[in-house]
Amino acid sequence: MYRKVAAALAVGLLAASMAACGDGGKGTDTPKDDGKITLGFSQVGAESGWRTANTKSIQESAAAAGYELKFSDAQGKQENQIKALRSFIAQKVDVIAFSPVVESGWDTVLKEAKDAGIPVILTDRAVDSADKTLYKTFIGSDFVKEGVVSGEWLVKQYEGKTDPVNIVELQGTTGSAPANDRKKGFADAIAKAPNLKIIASQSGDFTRAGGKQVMEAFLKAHKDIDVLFAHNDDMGLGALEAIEAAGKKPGTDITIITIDAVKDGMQALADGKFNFIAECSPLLGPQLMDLVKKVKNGEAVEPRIVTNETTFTQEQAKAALPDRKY
Ligand code: GYE
Repeated sequence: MYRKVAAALAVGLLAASMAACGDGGKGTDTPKDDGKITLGFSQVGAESGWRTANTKSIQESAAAAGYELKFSDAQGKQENQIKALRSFIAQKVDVIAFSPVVESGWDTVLKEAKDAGIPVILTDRAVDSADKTLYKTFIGSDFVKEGVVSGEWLVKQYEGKTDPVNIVELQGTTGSAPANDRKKGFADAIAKAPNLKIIASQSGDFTRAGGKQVMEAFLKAHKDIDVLFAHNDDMGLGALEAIEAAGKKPGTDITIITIDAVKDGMQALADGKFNFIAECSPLLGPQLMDLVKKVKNGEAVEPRIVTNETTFTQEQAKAALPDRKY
């Protein structure tokens, strides 16, 4: 018994003395890596007001945290993101974060990062990889919920009515997590009111130009559109132009629901041209930088971090607009 304790003590002492010379035996206490944290970030692109605010948040928070940020804009293309991730791996950055353009097709490059010992953080959008060990955490909004609250608001507007309500939907980028999830959440919520029907649904790629173009086509094909559900403000703003050009009054002749709540969207809501916005916060930078430090230091982090957000009616948008930062 005594011998066992003595042996354990000896091992403990040895470990303690080795820890004190953690720089490889030079006998000083200076950590061997005194450099800045290098973060490689691959952004989707610059398709929307949301994205611009998100990029600004990430760049400002990285600077405030004193990190070296290697920022790469994928211009909406998955192949560019894969190239950027490979380049971050080759440069041996400390941590990689990215906002995946689409959900599928990431396993190979994520495995390469893992094999290189570089932790990955998913920011804003998810991937559909079955192997959850390919990334440390996913920080971003609950897109399904955004679709659900949008649909629930609409169901309430038509409560007690049974006349058919014709809805057109402008989807986000095909294959992206927010497009898939918002579509699903909205469809599930309106299923409770069988008179609410989606009569047309197409991608406007999250851009104003896309929203305008697709809405023009919708208006040509359907005379009786009651509601537009746009997966983001920008497509809704583009659609406004098409609706006004067709001689209709947005917000009155056609009820408009969007997602994001960026300044231009909130202005349209306050002006009575939109009717409801489900908020999606782009200000992910500060929380992301905390997570970067933690995963770099090998600390455990929650696998899913959901952003806090709210919804806005026209009255609420009027009240919130003066303080809206983005
Ligand atoms: O809603 C849209 C942007 O991924 C949450 O992407 C983001 C979405 C956002 O282009 O405006």
